[in-house]
Amino acid sequence: MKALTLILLIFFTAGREAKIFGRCQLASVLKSNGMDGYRGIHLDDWICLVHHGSGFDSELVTSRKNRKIQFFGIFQIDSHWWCDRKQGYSANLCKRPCSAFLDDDLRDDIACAKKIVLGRQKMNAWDNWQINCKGKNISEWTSNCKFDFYDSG
Ligand SMILES: *[C@@H]1O[C@H](CO)[C@@H](O)[C@H](O)[C@H]1NC(C)=O
Ligand SMILES: [Ca+2]
Repeated sequence: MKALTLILLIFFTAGREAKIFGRCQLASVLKSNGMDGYRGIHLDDWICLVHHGSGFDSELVTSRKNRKIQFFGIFQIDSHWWCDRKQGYSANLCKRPCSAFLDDDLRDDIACAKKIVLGRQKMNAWDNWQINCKGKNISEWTSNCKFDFYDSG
């Protein structure tokens, strides 16, 4: 019986791809992928955005306008412009299915977020950043995080 429970536990754990990242855990992933200082955007801005946008939940999908536009994953990437949700119009500028932004492999999410801030609006592309982070004192978001990689950053 115990063995069966263990096997089931392993099965369910392995099957779960999405996860809720820790604040400093995510900061470390973003930093090691070159997000800190990218286009002059500080790591605190990214963490503030993700906190208010998705609550660090890589599986989160939200929607607006009668579900015509949906927002995917940790960065809440907009299906109208950036990814294909296989339903209705998308410019699909990141050339990814939106479902790719719901797993715990953030490399493609990060590549897409970098592409988004290359635009004229930079971080203003996200309402959540404009409302909650822009011009605010956000220095506390990563100040107590310890980074294992790229510490010299
Ligand atoms: C931002 O907040 C931190 C801690 O609350 C404080 O130490 C710092 O001086 C503040 N910075 C500004 C520019 O107000
Ligand atoms: Ca992904």
